[in-house]
Amino acid sequence: MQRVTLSRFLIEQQREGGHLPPQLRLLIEVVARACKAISYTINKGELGGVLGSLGQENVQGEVQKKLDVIANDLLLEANEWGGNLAALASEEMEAIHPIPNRYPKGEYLLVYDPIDGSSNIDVNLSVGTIFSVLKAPEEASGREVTEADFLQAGRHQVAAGYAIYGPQTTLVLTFGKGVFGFTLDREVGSWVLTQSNITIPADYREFAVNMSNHRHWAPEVQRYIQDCMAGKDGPRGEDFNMRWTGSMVADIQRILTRGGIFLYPWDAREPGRAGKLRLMYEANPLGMIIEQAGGAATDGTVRILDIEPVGLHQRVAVVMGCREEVEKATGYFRAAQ
Ligand code: P6P
Repeated sequence: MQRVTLSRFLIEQQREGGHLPPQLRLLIEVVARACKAISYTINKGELGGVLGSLGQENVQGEVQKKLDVIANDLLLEANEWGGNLAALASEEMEAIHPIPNRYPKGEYLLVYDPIDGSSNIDVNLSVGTIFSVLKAPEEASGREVTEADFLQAGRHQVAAGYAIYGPQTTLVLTFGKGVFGFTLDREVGSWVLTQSNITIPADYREFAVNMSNHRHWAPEVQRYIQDCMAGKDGPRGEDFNMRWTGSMVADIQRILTRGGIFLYPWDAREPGRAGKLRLMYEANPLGMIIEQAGGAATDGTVRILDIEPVGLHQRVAVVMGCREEVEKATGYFRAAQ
């Protein structure tokens, strides 16, 4: 069967018209090239001196790994000069990063998590890069881009994707017309189309949650998980499996492949049901991918992509995966409201 590279796939999507204008196609090519560079860097591990922490915290108050900064800078340097972006924002940078005046500005905004799950790096487990693309507001073309220009609900994303650096390096993309997967052929350095129109299988019962937080959850969340754990003799009448990888991207990849549900629920430690995960560069892009694959993504009751952001690094609770299972979980959470 003839191999379809990412470049050919994007050109053909552009020809289909409408959802992939040339500037957006070129932006995705640049981001994919940066993810390839991140993959090669991660794969060096100790040999490349890229493991370990920097002994400082990022804007999230989390210990910053060397690779967090390396990956952030690779994406920044790859995207600054291309002329596709008006500005960038990242988990690793407190403020937005306007495109310097020495470069042409484009019509898109890129917001990303350069390394999701970075605590996995030093123990050689999968990590990933997550990115979301928004259109800059028309009226921003004549002025400096501000953080407020990024604060658009997830339903306005024009593209979303992630790369996973695991046993294979894969890239998953959506432009709002289905979900497509590519595998990196390291011998020639090409992304090759390996999955088209990915849809989440509905018949596999598996939940992903950090069980050590159980005591902090609301009672309705505890009851949902307890009923899953009660198995076929319990209220759900089915046995469930559990997985938790510590990298949302890896859990979402598994759900796209074999089904299940991912939860990072609100808990007593976060006021106002905030949750731990970030809306703009984790929940929104992965929520768009999950919905495009036939699944559902909420904060427990509200659709993720309808949440109006109030801050670039805003946190949300996350429940996403197989639509039928998310609806079952929502039944528990709504009943308690
Ligand atoms: P915990 C990684 O830090 C992350 O943002 C997600 O990728 C992951 O699902 C979650 O946090 C892991 O959180 O509390 O289990 O370490």
